[in-house]
Amino acid sequence: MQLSDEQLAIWRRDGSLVVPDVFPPEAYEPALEAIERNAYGGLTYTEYQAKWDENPAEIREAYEKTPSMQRMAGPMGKAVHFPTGLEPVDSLLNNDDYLDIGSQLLATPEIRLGYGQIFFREGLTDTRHSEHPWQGYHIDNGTNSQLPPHPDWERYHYVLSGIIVHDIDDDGAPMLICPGSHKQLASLFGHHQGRAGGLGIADLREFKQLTEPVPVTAKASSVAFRSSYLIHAAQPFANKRKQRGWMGFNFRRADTAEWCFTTRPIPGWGTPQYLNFVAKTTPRVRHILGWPNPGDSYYTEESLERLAHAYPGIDLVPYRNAIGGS
Ligand SMILES: O=C(O)CCC(=O)C(=O)O
Repeated sequence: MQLSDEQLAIWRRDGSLVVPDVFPPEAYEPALEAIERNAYGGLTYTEYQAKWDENPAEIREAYEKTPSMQRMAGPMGKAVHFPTGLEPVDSLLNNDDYLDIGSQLLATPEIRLGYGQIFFREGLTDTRHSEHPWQGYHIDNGTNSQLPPHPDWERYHYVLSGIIVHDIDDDGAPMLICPGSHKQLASLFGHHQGRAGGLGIADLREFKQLTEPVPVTAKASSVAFRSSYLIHAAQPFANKRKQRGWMGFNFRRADTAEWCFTTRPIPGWGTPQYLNFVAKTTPRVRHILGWPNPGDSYYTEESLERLAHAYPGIDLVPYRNAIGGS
């Protein structure tokens, strides 16, 4: 998928872009169901709401037992980080249009996955927002980089994405962003709280140079991309009978990938979920996970045998066909 000149201009201007129609319903609907059942102890959202209406105390109790990191994936969240082991969720990565867009936004075909994570909030239990509307603004660079943002944002930032699996409307706690703020950090440093790569703004009202925050509403099937340097915050649900969820994958340029080494759990290379995902995915996705492309001298008859042993069921034909080629 080729982004239009207009989309690319919006991206450079705003540091944020919602691209519609990247995922078909066959991909996002099963992903939504898997995310819901993962979030609600095996229930769908409809079942969860019915149970809440009948017995909120039971849900509250289950919610209170959920460790805070797992709550990132919902009130009773289980799997959070990629590979989640939820097949329809992990396999969202196997979408060439999505990866094409990531490459265009990072201005290089050589992109790498930073991490992937379900991000899920639900109105009845949600507290993941600040008390006042002028609080909570920050950039995400600090979650992933030991080093402060660089003036050359296009080279040193990374790109966060949220694959939107249900419509996110104004009353469903859309993220608030300050468009263009990814290029305004020079005027903020020195006046902020934060360390290393982070930046937290105590009071947005003191930063008149920033544009008014706008909500990132989006339709199912779209992907919301934003720069790791973009200033943003969470807001409460206007309608508490709504949920808000997406699957997020973060990408960085291969040539600056180490700049933004993640402080989040990186994909668990040794887990059964990872081995299973890698065995079934494409050479292109393996490449963004760090594998050499087919045609690389790493691939010999002997190394392919070892790969077949390490990743049972993997289709090695593209690698075998390219041995000695290109
Ligand atoms: O939930 C939101 O809208 C904001 C989340 C957020 O601030 C973050 O992911 O860093």
